[in-house]
Amino acid sequence: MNYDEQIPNNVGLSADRRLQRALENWQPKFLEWWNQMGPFGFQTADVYLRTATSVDAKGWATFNYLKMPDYRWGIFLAEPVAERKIGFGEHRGEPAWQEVPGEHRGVLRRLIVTQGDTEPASVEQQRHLGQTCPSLYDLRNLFQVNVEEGRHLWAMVYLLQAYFGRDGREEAEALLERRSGSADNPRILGAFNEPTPDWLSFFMFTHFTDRDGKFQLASLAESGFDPLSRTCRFMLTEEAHHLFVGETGIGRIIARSCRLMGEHHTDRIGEYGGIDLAIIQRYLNFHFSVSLDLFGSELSTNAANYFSTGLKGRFKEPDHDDDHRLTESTYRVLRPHAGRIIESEEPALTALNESLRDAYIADCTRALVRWNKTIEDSGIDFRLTLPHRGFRRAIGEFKGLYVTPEGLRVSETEWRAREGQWLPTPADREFIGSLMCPVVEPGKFATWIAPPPRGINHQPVEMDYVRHLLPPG
Ligand code: BYC
Repeated sequence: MNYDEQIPNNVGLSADRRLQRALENWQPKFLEWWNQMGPFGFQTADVYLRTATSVDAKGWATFNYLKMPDYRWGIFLAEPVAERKIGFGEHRGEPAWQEVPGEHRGVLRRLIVTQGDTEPASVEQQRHLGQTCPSLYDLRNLFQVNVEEGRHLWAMVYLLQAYFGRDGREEAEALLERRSGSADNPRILGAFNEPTPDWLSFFMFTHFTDRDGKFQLASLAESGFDPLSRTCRFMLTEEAHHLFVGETGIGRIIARSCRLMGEHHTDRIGEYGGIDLAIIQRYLNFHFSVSLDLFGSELSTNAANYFSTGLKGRFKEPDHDDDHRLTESTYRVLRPHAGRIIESEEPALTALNESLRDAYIADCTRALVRWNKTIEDSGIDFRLTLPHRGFRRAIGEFKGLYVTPEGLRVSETEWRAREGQWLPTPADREFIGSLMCPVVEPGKFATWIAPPPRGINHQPVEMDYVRHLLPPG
């Protein structure tokens, strides 16, 4: 087997017999998983996909029609930084590790497994969406996201197999065995066990949940373990497209809704095939709160340890104007206290999950401003908002409390009575489900979403981005 041809890589695979053997064993299981759990009904279609064949500007985005099972899931690390030093924690200033530091082996493996687990999980969650695509352009974007999440799984499996011996190989197998939403063997993190039943959920997921990926990957890209840092840096280049799909997808739905509202002089546009802004807000509330949980508890000794030991840094660590050790500093955290929500000064080290969450919320706010600009420009008196960080949380300080989207603590009875105003109702889900009819004619779009301003890779919007579809059923 010509490894470099089959598995494009820049990790010297053809010269590494041990890694070859491990991957030879794992690859057929991956393909079996892909065929079983990957996009349903489209494995023989030709899809206009971007494939990474090398890390340089020329090779990382090669576009071609191919069948998804033939996608070349490669292994890429960003180019090494010469004499890279650890940038934070107790080992700050020491040379970055090229091998796993023995005393942190278990924790590092756990971090890599947690990251790796999200990648196949999202493919599983999105498995049936192709059947109801709003256009060929969107169908292609879904599949691009799916194959790249598959590649991100390969990226983590490479680290497990190359650096963690037998335990790593066992973990690599377990990544193919857990299943999103399974009662017996679920995925590790909460959001990755939620269903993604429709395209509004898909765009919300790629906007809010993939954005957690951006912040977590960026923090792991600061890692003192250099192979992890380089792997995550390359993954981030692909992640940008996933976020684009989410943000512009929601933006296009909003644009369409505004247009229908203007044409029909009503904010109830369901009968015209559009999605009410109020429903979009409820979906947003759901996905934002689920994604906030992915940052872990506000106060976490795990997070403090990851940082002190040099395994996981902060978002854009070098930009922080402090000692990068944080042993003396504090950070303001919102916490529930005596029936209210107060600001509390906490050790910065234990508050690291919260500071990452703050950076994430600021990024979400930026996108929200853009969406609201569309609404404002349409002359519509409605603004989307992000709910309070304490709203509907299942992890951390706010778990088990009843907080309104405005940030008020209320009784469970009051919260439950108003839940239907804040979160998607069964009727909302049924209505959104009823809109999900496939549109597969090139250049045509479903009634509830505006076309994008331009196509993929300078191609026209009306290109046949997915060819040779099987007839429905
Ligand atoms: N659900 O000390 P704590 C992406 C667990 S997304 C369930 O607060 P810590 C992508 C936690 O594991 C990015 N359990 O947590 C997006 C711990 O359990 P153990 C994924 C949760 O460790 C879209 C316990 O609660 N990458 O790439 O500070 C498509 C105590 O928690 C949850 C990463 O997450 C939850 N939400 O932080 C495709 C990066 N939250 O250990 C891909 C790697 C916490 O006591 N992971 N728990 O059994 C991490 O850095 C950390 O594991 C976390 C948690 C930030 C997730």
